[in-house]
Amino acid sequence: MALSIGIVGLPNVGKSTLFETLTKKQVDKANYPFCTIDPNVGVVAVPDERVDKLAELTKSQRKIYTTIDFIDIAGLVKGASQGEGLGNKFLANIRETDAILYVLRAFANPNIINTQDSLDPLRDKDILDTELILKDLETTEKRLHSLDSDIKSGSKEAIKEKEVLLKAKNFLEQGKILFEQQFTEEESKLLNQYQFLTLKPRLYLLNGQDKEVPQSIIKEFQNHNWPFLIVDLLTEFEAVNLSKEERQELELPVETELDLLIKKSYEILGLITFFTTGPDETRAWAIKQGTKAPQAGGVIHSDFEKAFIKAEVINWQDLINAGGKEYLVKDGDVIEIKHNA
Ligand SMILES: Nc1nc2c(ncn2[C@@H]2O[C@H](COP(=O)(O)OP(=O)(O)OP(=O)(O)O)[C@@H](O)[C@H]2O)c(=O)[nH]1
Ligand SMILES: [Mg+2]
Repeated sequence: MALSIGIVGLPNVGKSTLFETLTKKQVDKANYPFCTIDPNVGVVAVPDERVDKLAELTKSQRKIYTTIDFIDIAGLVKGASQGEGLGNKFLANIRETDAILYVLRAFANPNIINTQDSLDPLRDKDILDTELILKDLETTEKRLHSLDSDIKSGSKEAIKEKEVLLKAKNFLEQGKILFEQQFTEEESKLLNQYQFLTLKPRLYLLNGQDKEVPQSIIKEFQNHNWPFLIVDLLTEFEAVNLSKEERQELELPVETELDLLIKKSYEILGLITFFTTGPDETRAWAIKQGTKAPQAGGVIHSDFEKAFIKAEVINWQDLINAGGKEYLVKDGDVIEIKHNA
């Protein structure tokens, strides 16, 4: 169940630079038989030290991480919703993704052409938002129109749907992002059918050095609870093949910012991880938060869900502690000893 994130931004802000850096860290595609081989899709492993520790404990031959698909989308320009630039194709590409990553230019370098006449990540965010909002408005209008005949014939569902669509339309007309509005569970269910562009979870990347991002902008993101990262993409691009030691020598943060970006992306997709581990492999599996054990089993193999009896569960930390031979057995513990006798 690989979920995807679309990289969205104005032209020349560093989207492809990010994409290329991510895909240089690309996982071995052979391990993922169903992944699309598309030049614009990069399958990226989600770094997870728990996999490493479990693999060490059970002496696994293979380690398999969860993955996210990152999709490089052509630059958006004002008027895209009306078909400007690559317009509709561009918006169709975003529609297919599960979440959106905005890349906003924060680097000053005058040698790189800026399609806007000044450096202003908030204004750029507004331009992107506006195009997505306009497209969503079009979607609501089309659907409202086609609901008319069902409503005339008295369909209760159609009436409900119309109410929700009008609520959404009202927000959009005020220039609001649907993702940031309150909907009941029932309303969300109805809205989710339409793949609204502004209903997708989002993450913001300010492309530049920390010192290039004014405090006022950081405050604005914090005040709105917009999840953001400041990453100097060009530096990360140039440093992609460096070892930890080399990074230290150059006084770069040892943990690459991109690992953080990948982890954050995973979070906004609403994913959590469970593990299977043994001598063959240690593997991380992605599930949506709120998944029950049989369905989690079904991620591994559909038979596990159909023929589910029970799951024996231990938290990874407890397993590591137990494996560390330091574990004090507690009253009532159920113990399965892993051994290689
Ligand atoms: N100084 C500086 N230049 C950057 C940075 N990120 C990207 N660039 C440069 O900006 C130019 C455009 O970068 P791309 O990654 O191709 O931009 P893009 O957003 O994919 O552009 P389109 O696909 O045309 O929409 C390239 O020459 C990059 O080297 C950065 O962090 N700092
Ligand atoms: Mg590009």
